Amino acid sequence: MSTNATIAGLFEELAALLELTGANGFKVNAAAKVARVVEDLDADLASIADEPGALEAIDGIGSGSAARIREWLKNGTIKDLEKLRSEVPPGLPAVLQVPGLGPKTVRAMWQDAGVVDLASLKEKIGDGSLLGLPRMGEKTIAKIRESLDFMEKSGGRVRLGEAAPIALALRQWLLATDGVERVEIAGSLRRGRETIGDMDLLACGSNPAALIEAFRTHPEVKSVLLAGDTKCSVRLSTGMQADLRVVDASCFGAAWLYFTGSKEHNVRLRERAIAKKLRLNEYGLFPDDGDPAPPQNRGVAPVAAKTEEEIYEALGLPWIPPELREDHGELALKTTPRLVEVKDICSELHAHTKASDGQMTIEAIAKEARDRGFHTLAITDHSKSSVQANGLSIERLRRHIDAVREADARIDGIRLYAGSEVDILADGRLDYDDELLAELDWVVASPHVALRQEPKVATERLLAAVRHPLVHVLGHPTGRLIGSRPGLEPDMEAVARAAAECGTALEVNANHHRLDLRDRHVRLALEVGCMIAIDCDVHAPEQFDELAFGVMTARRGGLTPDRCLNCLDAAALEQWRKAKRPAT
Ligand code: DGT
Ligand code: CA
Ligand code: CA
Ligand code: ZN
Repeated sequence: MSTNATIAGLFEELAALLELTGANGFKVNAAAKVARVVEDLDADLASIADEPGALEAIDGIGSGSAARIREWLKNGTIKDLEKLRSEVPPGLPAVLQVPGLGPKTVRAMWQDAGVVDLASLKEKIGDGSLLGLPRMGEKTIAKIRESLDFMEKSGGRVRLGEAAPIALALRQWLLATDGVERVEIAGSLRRGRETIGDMDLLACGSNPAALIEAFRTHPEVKSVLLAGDTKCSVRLSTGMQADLRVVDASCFGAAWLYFTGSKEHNVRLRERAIAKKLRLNEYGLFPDDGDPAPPQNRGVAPVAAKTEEEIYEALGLPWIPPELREDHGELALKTTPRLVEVKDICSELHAHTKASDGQMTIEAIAKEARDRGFHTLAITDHSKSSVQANGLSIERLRRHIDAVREADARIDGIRLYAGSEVDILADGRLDYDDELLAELDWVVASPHVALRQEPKVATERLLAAVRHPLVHVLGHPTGRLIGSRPGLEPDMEAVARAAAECGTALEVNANHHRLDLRDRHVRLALEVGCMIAIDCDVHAPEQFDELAFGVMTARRGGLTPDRCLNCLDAAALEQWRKAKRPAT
C-alpha cells in the first residue's frame, strides 16, 4: 500500500474511534476530511512532509493533522490514535463494518447494551437487549440481523453469476425512467471478478431525481441505506448492497473510469497523469495548474472527460478492457488487446445428458446448442466411478456412444462428438481403460473426488491426466467451488507446462460456482503456451448462459480467440482433435 493510502486508512480509523468514544463532531469531521483528502492527493506525503508548511498548505489538513502525519512518518505510530485504540474494545471496529451500522449506533450499543464485538452483537440481538436503545425498533434490529447473516454466510461477497443478472435487471429498470440517457455497470462487476462486494451503477439523464427514485423503489430493494440528490445506496433482498451514482453526461467517461476501478488501476493512472502535468479525478483529466483546489470547481476546462477512450488516449494509453484493470501490468499495453468475446465462441465441449446427471436428451441438447449457433457439441457424460452423478458403466457408455453417433447422423446443422467426462482417480489413473477411451471422439478428464490432497500429490495426479495421450481437455482442474470448497492446490505452472508440451487444453469451467481455471491460472497457462477451452459444463438448457462468466474470467487472464479451442471453426477444431491423437 502506498504511504498515502496507509495514512488515509489511519485517519479513517481515527475518525471512527473518535466517534465511538463520543468526541465532538468537529474533531470527527476533521479526521474524516483528512482521510478523504489524502486518499485523493496526487503528491506523495512522504516526499513533501519535510518541507515546512507544505502539509498545512493542503486544503483540509490543519496543523494538528499535519503534526500527526509527521509523527507517523517519523515513528510509525500516532500517540493519540494508540490512546484511542486502548480505550475501545478491540472487536468494536469490526462491528462498524456491518453494513448499515454507523458509529453513533455502535457507540450506543457498546455503552448501553455491552456490545463489544460481532459475537456479542449477535448475542444481544438474540436476547432482546438492543430493543430499548434509541432508534432501535424491531425493524431496525431485523435489518442488522440480515446484514450479519449476509456477512457470515458469504464473507460479505456474492458470486459474479448471482450479482450479474440483478445488475442487468436494475439497469433495464433504470433505462425506463424519465429523461434517462445512459445506465452502465461499474466496479468489480464490470471487471468480471469472481465475487462482488457491492454492485456499482452509473447513470446520467435530464432528471436525476427520477433515476434515484426509480432505483430505491425497485422490487429487489429491501432497504434504503442512503438517498441523496445524485447518490443512492440500497440493500437488495439477496443481502447485497448496490450503489447508484448519477453524473453529468459531459464527464461520464471520467466517472465510469473512476468507479470501474480497480482502485489500484486508478492509482496508476493518476500517477501517470501527474507525470504528464495533469490531474485525474472522477470529473475529468485536467491540466495541473498548481492550484490544489478541485479544478472542476474552478471552471477549469478538462483535457478529456466525456469518454474513457479519450482519457486513456490523453494519458498515452490504448483503451484498456475493464477485466484487465487490476494493476497487473496493463499500463504497459501499446494497443487494446482483442480479448475473447462471447460471440467468438462457437462450440461447447463439455455437456451432460440424461444418461448421467443432465436434464436433456441427446436430441434436445443438440438442438439447443445448434440454436445457439454452435457448430460442435461434445457429449461428455460422467464415468463409472461418479456414482452420485449416475456415471456410465462400460456397457452403458458403449450404448451411449452408439446413440450419440446415431443422433449426429440424424440431426442437421450441428456436429456431435461422442465423449466422456472421465474421472481422474485419486492416484491419477483414469476411470476407463485406454481401449474404451480410444473409442471416444472427445475426452475431458476431471477431478471430482479426493479434492483435499496434498499439493504435491495433486500435482502428480493432474500431470498424469494431462500427459495421458487420449485426453483432450483437463476439466475444472482444481475442483474448487467458490465460497464453499477450496479444491486442489497443484503447482499450476507445472501442470500448464506439461499441458502445453502434450497439446492438452486446459478448461475454464464457466459455471459461476466454479470459474476453474481462475483468472490468474489462465494467465499462467497462456504464458507457457497452453490452449484454453471455455465450457459451460451444461446440465440444463439455461446453463449455456453461464458462458458470459467463463469468458470474463478468461479475459481477465488475457485470453485471445486464437488461443481458445471454442473459437476455432468446425474444420480447425476437427484438425486440432485429430492432431491431438495422431495414433487413432
Ligand atoms: P468490490 O465492491 O469490493 O467487489 O470492489 P470494487 O472494485 O467494486 O470497489 P468499490 O465498490 O469499493 O468501488 C468501486 C470503484 O470506485 C473502485 O473499483 C475504484 C473506485 N473507488 C472507490 N473508492 C475509491 C477510493 O477511495 N480511491 C480511489 N482511487 N478509487 C476508489
Ligand atoms: Ca463494488
Ligand atoms: Ca460500491
Ligand atoms: Zn465435472
